[in-house]
Amino acid sequence: MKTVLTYGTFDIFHVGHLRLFRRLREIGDRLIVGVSTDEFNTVKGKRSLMPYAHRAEIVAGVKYVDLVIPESSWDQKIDDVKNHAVAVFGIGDDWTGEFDFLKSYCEVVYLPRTHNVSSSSLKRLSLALDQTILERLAEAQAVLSDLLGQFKDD
Ligand code: C2G
Repeated sequence: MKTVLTYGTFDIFHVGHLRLFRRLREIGDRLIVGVSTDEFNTVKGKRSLMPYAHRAEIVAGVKYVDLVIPESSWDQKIDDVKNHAVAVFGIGDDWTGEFDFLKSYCEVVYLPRTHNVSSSSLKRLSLALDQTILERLAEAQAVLSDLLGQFKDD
């Protein structure tokens, strides 16, 4: 049994996350995913829209994932590798080099990120769409009040 391990926040789950899981699962026979708790997100300087319970439930529902564990500290990786007999630690290449210390315990791989998608860009896109809608509503209101004004004058 070749176990692969990764960690992440996985807020607003998207194809970048899914493709990473698919490629990691192909490396071994079992994929364990450490999902960052809300408290650890604060340590990471991240605020996720979805609470930990929802993010963990979504990740657990992905067919490539065999087990979800909470990620609550930067320091748990070595214990997790040992406790779960992990053969390979994998993560996106935005982390290249950051986890080389794990090479004393398991293989470490950094996989290319999926381009043009990220949780933060999806959040920005959603805000932009809301802004566009707000602007259109304001325009519509101006047209309507103008029309109403005309009726009153008639
Ligand atoms: N990812 C990806 N392609 C994207 C976006 C993300 O391959 N377009 C990968 C990241 O490289 C990471 C994983 O998806 O391996 C999860 O990304 P995040 O949820 O942003 O997690 P991160 O903040 O990188 O947390 O201890 C490790 C940290 O918890 C990693």
